[in-house]
Amino acid sequence: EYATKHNDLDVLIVGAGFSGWQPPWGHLVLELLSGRPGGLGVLLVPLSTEEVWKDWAWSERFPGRDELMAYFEHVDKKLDLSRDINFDTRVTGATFDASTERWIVSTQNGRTARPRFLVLCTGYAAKPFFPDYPGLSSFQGAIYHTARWPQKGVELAGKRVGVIGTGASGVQVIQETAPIAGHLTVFQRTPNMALPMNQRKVTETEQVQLKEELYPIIFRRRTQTFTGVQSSPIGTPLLEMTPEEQHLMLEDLWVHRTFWALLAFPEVLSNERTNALVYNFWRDKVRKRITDPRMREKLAPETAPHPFGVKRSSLEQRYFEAFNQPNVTLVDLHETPILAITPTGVKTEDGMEHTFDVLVLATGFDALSGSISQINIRGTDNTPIGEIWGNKGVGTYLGLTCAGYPNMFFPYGPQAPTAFCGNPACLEFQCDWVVDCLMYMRTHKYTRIEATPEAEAAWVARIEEIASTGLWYRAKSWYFGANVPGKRVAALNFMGGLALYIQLCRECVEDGYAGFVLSGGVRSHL
Ligand code: NA7
Repeated sequence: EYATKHNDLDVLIVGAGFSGWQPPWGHLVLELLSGRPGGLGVLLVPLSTEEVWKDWAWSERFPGRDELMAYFEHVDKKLDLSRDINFDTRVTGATFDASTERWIVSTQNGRTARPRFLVLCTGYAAKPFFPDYPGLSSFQGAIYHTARWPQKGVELAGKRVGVIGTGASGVQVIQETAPIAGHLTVFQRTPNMALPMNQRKVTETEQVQLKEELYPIIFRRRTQTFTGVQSSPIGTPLLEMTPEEQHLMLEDLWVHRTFWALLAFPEVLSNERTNALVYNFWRDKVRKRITDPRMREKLAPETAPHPFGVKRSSLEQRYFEAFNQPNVTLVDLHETPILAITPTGVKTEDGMEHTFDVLVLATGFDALSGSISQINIRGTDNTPIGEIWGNKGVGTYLGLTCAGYPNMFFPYGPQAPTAFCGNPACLEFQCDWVVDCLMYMRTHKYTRIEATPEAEAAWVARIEEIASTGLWYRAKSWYFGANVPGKRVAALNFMGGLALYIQLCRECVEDGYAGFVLSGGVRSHL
């Protein structure tokens, strides 16, 4: 609302998703500008604060969409966030004006804002990836990308449905569609090493214990871990256990701890033999659930197509059983690639024409960097960030900002722990870091902060070094941009874990914002 009335903002947050909703933001804007009393300190309220969880009860371990929406409404009401948000406003471009040291931000609805600081909370999956199959737009039936799934009106019951892609979204669509579709055809490129979700209700006794005892401890513990979720490494390396001990340990993790099971043994991500043990355990579990031997080999191959865990394992419920149904067909795109989309369906290289009423593109995102590079953001040399990242590769400093783009931050963006980390733990730290930085600048009367090219280059080198010590590059994954044809394959995620990331960001501050150039001016009232 302030933005509509006043052009000269101090902080403009783009995005009202997970990152944008981190409470410091909205109120910080108003606080800085309107001089409302209260002090910034009290505004630094992370979502793990008691105010948000004390009178909220989760019903399930993995809550569904409606419950999540209700939770967002609850947080909004508790922290009074909506009043600071302009909804339905797509930011199309931003240019840094060096003479005023402000960003000139343009939006699709013609509104312009001139914030001192631009904070891109655009998430890591805001740009869907559409495959460039010839004829895609000629399909006459209903076609949906999973990232643009309509809230209402999708008819799947009794229909001939084709699903391209078996990532997290594909798994969900497939397991829900198989029981109701007339026929379901799944086009698989890489098998998903999906793990049992182990969904269950959260009991009232658990809720009480969480609130009275465990939440604060869990929230503190997260920042000490690799993945930002409560988990503890098992002291003994898997390879040092007897085969019986190994099996019973993996069985216990399988039943109780889902995806994070693999990180109980950090060496899974770097040691091939440990990795193979875990893959074989997963494979044998999954194969028991699939009746047709050919289907078994497609979904859980004897030999791992890539190391376990270095490409995102989805959580599944009934996924593998879907392929036992007579109405479900699997097309292996390595054997028979898609040639084209036709008005009636999909044509594959073996000459088959698969006809569909509904075609689902579960083909993922131009992840991590795409959310930012799709916006026309021009820094000090007036070049769009997408062009710079396209030409010389993605470059950031601390995974939070980059050289040539002063006064700009992007929590939950590329080259931070983003994609391999529990969202809130990473975000809460990053947002606090940015707010602390703004407060530091205000105290010292700085109006401009910019990462140096040297600091950016060192960060990129560090990210690559960390990634190359693991098995990461052995899979083609969106963690490295390998899912989008033509995108440069490089480390787009900080794979060193949240605890190390936090340490590095803190060291930067302790060294007086090392790697940044700060300058001051009388023009700001910051
Ligand atoms: P993902 O996990 O990137 O999955 C995309 C899937 O689509 C994956 O199976 C891809 O195969 C497949 N894909 C991508 N392009 C093609 C083409 N051209 N032809 C055939 N198949 C293709 O996206 P999701 O939406 O499922 O999930 C994204 C993340 O968002 C998820 O991990 C959550 O964290 C939230 P591939 O594996 O590349 O061979």
